[in-house]
Amino acid sequence: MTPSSPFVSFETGISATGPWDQILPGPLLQPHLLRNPAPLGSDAYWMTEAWNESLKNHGLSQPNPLVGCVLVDSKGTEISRGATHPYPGIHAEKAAFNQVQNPQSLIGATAYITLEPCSHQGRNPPCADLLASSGISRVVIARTDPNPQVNGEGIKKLLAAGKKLDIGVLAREITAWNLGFFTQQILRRPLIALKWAQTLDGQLADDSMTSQWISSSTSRAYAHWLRQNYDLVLVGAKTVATDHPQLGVRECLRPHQAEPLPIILDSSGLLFNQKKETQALLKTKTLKAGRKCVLITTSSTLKRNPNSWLQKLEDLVILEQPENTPIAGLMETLSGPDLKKILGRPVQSLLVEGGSQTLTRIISAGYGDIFHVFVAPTLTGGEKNRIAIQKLLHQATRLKTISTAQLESDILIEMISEEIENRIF
Ligand code: AOF
Ligand code: ZN
Repeated sequence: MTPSSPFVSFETGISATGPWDQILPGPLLQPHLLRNPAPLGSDAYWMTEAWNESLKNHGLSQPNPLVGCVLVDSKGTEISRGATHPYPGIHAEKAAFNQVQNPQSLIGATAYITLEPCSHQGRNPPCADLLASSGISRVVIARTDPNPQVNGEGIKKLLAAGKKLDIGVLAREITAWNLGFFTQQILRRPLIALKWAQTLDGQLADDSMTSQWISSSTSRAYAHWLRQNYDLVLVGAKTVATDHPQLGVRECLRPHQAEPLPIILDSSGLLFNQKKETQALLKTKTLKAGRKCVLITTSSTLKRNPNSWLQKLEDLVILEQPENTPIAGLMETLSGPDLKKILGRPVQSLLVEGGSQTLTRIISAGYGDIFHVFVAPTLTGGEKNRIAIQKLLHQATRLKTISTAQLESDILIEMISEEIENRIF
């Protein structure tokens, strides 16, 4: 869509997964993270409002994209707004139209929508027909819907009905926001996101693994927000055994409405033989009752440990893979029918949270669509907990920066792969 350039950063105030003022609670929202407000009543202004509206249903619409719609009358006054309802609910346009008190107000009005209105009869009737038969005279959309059932047909319907159309307002930012949906539609596979926090000298933890928090509380709030954006969160068993992460959504701005399904990769069976105290701790944190969790391990580990404490956990699903399954096999499992069944919908996105070995294995196998990396201004030294891929400069994986931000004393850098830049944006 937008011509490719080596450094295409979003404007100030917008991260790779949404506007900072919608992500961080007041006390963490520093003035330099605020957007320059779009001129009141401009297309960018109303598109931002439509985007903000969609965020009310954050985490609830998948596998449907989360769309926002604002209807504005011919004098520039808002008529109504709506967001995609929790799956399999109504679409944003219908939600906005349901709030219209006086249909006359639609004559000469403009609809601002974060995605091309659908043209097909799915679980919902076509939104393009709803708009086409209304008094609305202009439609502004952020970008087209790559769903093969739509893919420009919604636009054609609007043009055929004589509507004025503008496409591309906040296109890159809003594309990034629904990246899992777009990746699934265009590349027919889940989006793979990687997140880590490191010291300036590239350590994800010190060599004795004692340093639990490298990043600031603002960085951690953003890390929690990220979890609400992704379907699955993957961590290695070593990280689980040392950090006992809850993998939940807590410190970002509300609403906290969804948590990713945790996936623990335990190829060597590390978790099967933990001390009683660690078991007890894990049962209150990573493996707490009431939240489904998936453990992926090998057939031989299960043979060696037929009746461990893990098999007794009601909400833990254990999946087995043959010995030495490559990362490609893991990715197949994660996008396959077992995971779809456990999640209750197709997997559109995966967030890999570490630790360094898991990240290294995944990156070394050539995976990684979007990177969220926090760099803290500390020098720890050490060599055990780094991203350690074996490449020379001429073989380097090239990424594109889409957003940077200072979060307290940390720098957040968010980058996408060339494939995502070229095929999705
Ligand atoms: C819109 N507005 O708010 C959303 C859209 O099965 P259905 O009928 O719910 O259609 C799902 C598809 O509709 C989905 O894959 C995507 O292409 C589009 N989502 N379209 O007009 C919305 N969420
Ligand atoms: Zn629709």
